[in-house]
Amino acid sequence: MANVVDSFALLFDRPNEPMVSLKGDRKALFQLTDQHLGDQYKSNGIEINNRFGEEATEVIPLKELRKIPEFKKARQLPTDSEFSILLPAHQEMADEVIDELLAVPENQLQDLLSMCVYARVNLNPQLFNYCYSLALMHRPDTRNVPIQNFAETFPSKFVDSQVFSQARETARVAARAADAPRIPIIIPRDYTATDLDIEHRLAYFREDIGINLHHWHWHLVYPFTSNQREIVAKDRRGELFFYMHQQVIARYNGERLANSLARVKKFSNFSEPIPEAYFPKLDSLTTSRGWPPRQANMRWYDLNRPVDGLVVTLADMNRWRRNIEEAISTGLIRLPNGSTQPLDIDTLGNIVEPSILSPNREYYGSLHNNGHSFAGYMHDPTNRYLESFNVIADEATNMRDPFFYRWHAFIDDLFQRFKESPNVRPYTRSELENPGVQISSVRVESATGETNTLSTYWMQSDVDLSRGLDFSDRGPVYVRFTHLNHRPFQYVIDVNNTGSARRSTVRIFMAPKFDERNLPWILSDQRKMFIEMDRFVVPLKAGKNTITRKSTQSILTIPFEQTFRDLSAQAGNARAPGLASFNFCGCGWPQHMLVPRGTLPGMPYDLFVMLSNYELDSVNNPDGSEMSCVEASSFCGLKDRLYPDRRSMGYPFDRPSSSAPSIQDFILPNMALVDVTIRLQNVTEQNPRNPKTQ
Ligand SMILES: *[C@@H]1O[C@H](CO)[C@@H](O)[C@H](O)[C@H]1NC(C)=O
Ligand SMILES: *[C@@H]1O[C@H](CO)[C@@H](O)[C@H](O)[C@H]1NC(C)=O
Ligand SMILES: *[C@@H]1O[C@H](CO)[C@@H](O)[C@H](O)[C@H]1NC(C)=O
Ligand SMILES: [Cu+2]
Repeated sequence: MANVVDSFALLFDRPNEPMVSLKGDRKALFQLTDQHLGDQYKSNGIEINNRFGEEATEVIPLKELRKIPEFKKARQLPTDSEFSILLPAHQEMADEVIDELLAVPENQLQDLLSMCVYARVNLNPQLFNYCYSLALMHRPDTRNVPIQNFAETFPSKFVDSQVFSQARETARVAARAADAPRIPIIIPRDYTATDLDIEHRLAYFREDIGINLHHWHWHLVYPFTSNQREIVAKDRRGELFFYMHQQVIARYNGERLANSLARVKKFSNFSEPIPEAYFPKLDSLTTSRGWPPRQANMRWYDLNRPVDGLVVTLADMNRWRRNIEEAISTGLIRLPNGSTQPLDIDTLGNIVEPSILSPNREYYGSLHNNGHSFAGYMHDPTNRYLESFNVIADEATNMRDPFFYRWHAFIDDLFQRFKESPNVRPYTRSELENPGVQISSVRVESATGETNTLSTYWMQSDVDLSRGLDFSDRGPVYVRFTHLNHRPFQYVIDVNNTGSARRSTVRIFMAPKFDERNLPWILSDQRKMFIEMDRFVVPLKAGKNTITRKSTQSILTIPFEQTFRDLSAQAGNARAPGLASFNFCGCGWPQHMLVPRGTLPGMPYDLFVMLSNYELDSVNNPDGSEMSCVEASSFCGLKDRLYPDRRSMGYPFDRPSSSAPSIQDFILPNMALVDVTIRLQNVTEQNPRNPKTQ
């Protein structure tokens, strides 16, 4: 009999195939009871299930449910409909399902399995996937159940729709000739637009599969809604909402400069037409419909879509915005009973997103989430045409759309205005310095043998999408996509500690050296361009210390294999057990996108290194159990522990300096600034992990 962890994992398999049939590579059969048939198979499900049983290599019995959940709201979502947690009606559905999945008593795994099968049979597959993933992640007894890579479950949210007809063909051939070589299906690099669209220069960033997976996973780790408050109320989650998205905008702006484009313009007049169009060319395998495109110069309209729980006007948006701006300028939040409380960055994050932790949902409304909905429904604001939302209203796809960055530039500007307001005090010298610690030199050694030059290049990687393809046989279907990557490198930092032995936090950031006019930055602008590269604690002995740190160790990133998990072709070892507990860790920024692209001649960057005073950095974290995967704590925090840095996120660049006009003036003895060059090598190399094909 399968162990129970394996049984849970099988519920991710081929989400659009019914439960009566075989699941997984090993042809497992869930032995359904009358309770588990769903409407479609009510009359003959047991018979069909038994017939499949004859081919099954293992049978998983299911317990009778003690109480059948009602799923009153959740059942309303048709099976072939798109699901988005950004829509209020869908939030209520998800809350209802998550309550049921979490209510099954701990360690009653057979009961839980039976409940989950019931939910899978009766609910929309995307809704089920979200609630199921969230429940597995947050229940203590299911932590070791690997959450299947979302791109594997719903590949149509990640790759060009043309891939699927070719995949069908590949599968048909393979079904007849099992030993036929599996030729990967190539996803062209430029499939969504031509160079006539200047925004298309950024497609390699926006449409990167790893970046989109990261974003989906982040929002799974940090949900904004649930009836279970503790799932939402993670340490500093509002501040992390600000920080992760701020860093994404900073990275995007760096890429824009490398592509001769100005920084992204915030979308701040909600009545203005949006010139940047986006045609996603994604199909949905669930709904069998394409994702609606966004034409140039469309605008937001009042939304009147009761079916989505969206009855909201531009006037509402402007009112919420004014109320939030008032809180930012006064530094005070209005509570529902009329009293006030001081504003801080964490609360501001919870207000702006908003999460259920927002202290006054009535007054501050739902600005960020509804912005996604307004942009997501410009083509059908009143549901006249029964159209679904476009990519910007789905967390798994929204980073593809140029408007995502315009909207988040607006959101980020709200946070920055708070950081620039008199309510946030600039750092004093004692908060920045680290007496006795002097950086003598910093250099970056690249695998290419060069010093202070980082090299990027293009790589082609194969991923196996077969587990999300209902029509294929059980063999792999490889898709080959092109993505940015960089040569590995390491930082070498020489430090003179004139005091006694101690610990220190090393903080490494980078920013372009010049702005879009090719002029040196003023620090008040450049601070927003600094992207975090790494942050780690080191012991310092008295005297001279040499710190080396590899690019692959960055706390921002997870390795390629972890981003792509099961998807990545790992020669004969498709499901390495060492990667099992990635549910939380899978959230990190993809390693292959750690270094900005740079330019062919080489783009000058400022590399900033700081060794801060550990006394002011440390948090009192109980030692967590060892993880078998890399934790990427910068954007993702640590599971069930405090965020591992007491400073404000983004420190020391999260707020303006009181005295330094430029980054050079900012440097203290415990800091260093080094010129580095990022050069794009215009070559495309195969990922050495790709399976051998002829
Ligand atoms: C916002 O845009 C609309 C439409 O282009 C325009 O009529 C209006 O004057 C703009 N408002 C402001 C404050 O710029
Ligand atoms: C208003 O509500 C806050 C938060 O719930 C509470 O701390 C405060 O005492 C209340 N003030 C009044 C005047 O009721
Ligand atoms: C370290 O700093 C001390 C005090 O400034 C100085 O005397 C010493 O020469 C320095 N050592 C090195 C290796 O730079
Ligand atoms: Cu987001």
